[in-house]
Amino acid sequence: MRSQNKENSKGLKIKGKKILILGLARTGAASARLCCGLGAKVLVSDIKGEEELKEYIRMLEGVNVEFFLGSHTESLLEGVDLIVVSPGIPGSIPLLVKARSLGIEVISEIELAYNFLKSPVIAITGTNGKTTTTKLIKEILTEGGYKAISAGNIGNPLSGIPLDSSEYDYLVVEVSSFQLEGIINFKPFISLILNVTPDHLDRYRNIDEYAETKFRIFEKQGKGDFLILNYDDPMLRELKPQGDFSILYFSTKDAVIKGSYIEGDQIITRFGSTAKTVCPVSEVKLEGLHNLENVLAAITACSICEVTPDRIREALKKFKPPHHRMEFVRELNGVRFIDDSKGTNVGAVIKSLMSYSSPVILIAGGRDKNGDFFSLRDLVKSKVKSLVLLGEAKEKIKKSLGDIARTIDACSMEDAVRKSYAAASQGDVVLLSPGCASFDMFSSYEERGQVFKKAVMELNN
Ligand code: UMA
Repeated sequence: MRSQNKENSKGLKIKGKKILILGLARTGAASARLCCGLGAKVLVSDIKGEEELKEYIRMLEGVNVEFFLGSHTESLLEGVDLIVVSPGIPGSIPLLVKARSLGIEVISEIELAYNFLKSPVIAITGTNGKTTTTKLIKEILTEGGYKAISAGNIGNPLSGIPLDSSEYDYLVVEVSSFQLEGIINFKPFISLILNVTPDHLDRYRNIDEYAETKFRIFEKQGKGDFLILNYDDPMLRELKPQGDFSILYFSTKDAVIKGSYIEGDQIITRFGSTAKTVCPVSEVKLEGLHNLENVLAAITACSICEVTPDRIREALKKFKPPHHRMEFVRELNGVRFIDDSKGTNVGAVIKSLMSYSSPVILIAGGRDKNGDFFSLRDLVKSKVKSLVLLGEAKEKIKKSLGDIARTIDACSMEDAVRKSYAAASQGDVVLLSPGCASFDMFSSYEERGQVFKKAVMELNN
């Protein structure tokens, strides 16, 4: 194992402690490795068995951890000083409720890692657009001559970054509400909240509880730090954060006083006394209005880091959007196929639909996250020609929207793609934007997107 700096100035003590890591997937494996390297006695528990967790057990070969697999028993808590919980595990599970009643501290993995990192953190949250914005910021900073790395919810746990992270000028970290539930000291230099629309309502009581969790991103920020908010998002525009940090905005509609916006057909950034032109909007090659918001958010963050408009423009030209987020797949006989498999909540479907003026065949459904499909009615009425429905949420979506659009049942993604193409005419868009999680039929939204793309590529005339 790489030698690690075991000291931190932020207060979390790990050396010599007994630490329980809950969940053994990407996050659990990285946290266990980090805690062992820091001199802790480490226990790892997951409700899945050894066979299902092979890949992660292998990642911990040679690392001195004890595994408790198949269930989480209460006896695990004996003598435990700290629990590091994976984002996929809700705080309401009995073991965590018990742990808290015993006064055991429970933190998330980003909190664990943060305490030992040395470089400034730029943290990005929001219901949608986090990954694209994280990637954009990393690319722009790199083009600006900085050494930057992306990590976090993007798929690369923060705990996996070498502890002596001072070799990086910036750590660009995508953070989810799940990760923000367990923070204490986490204090980004710049934090961004891109948007807040209903999501994960199977974990939170209501949108307020979900939003409050997201707002924790700036809880510890202070003098010299920055918070960037989307001025076009009603909840964020109304938010009046209190603190010594500076607040900047981005907007596709209004000329904000500090931040980035559109004027005519130009992207402008105003940080300090003068406004600077970055590039024409037409140079942004990403699909959709929400991607323009992501671009403005990234420009605002990178302007704080003093990247010049010409470097930002160059980075935007080179940028390749991440997969499964409004990704263009193919055009066949005038029908365009778009993969938005990462559209796992209703808010994402709204943003995706708003991006099209042509009629849409929408493939939706999957595992419902208590989404409000009724809120799609106006958009579906004006844009959707047919709704092709998949998975567990099929009947719920039909109940919400079946009276205003033609619905077609599909039994698999391949079936959905074939039926969508059959329902489409020249000039239409076939959009996979499920508004649901993928776990009823696939292992992840990535797998769902891959299956969609493969089925699209296999269509013949
Ligand atoms: N588990 C238990 N006990 C339980 C429940 C689950 O042991 O009661 C176990 C499961 O059996 C499983 C492990 O916990 O083995 C799952 O942990 P996890 O879901 O946190 O999986 P990771 O691979 O560690 O992935 C997590 C994030 N997953 C979630 O937030 C659900 C990944 O975000 C993230 O990329 C990764 O950490 C690295 O930081 C994914 C995601 O869907 C992309 N995020 C949500 C989103 O973007 O909307 C928030």
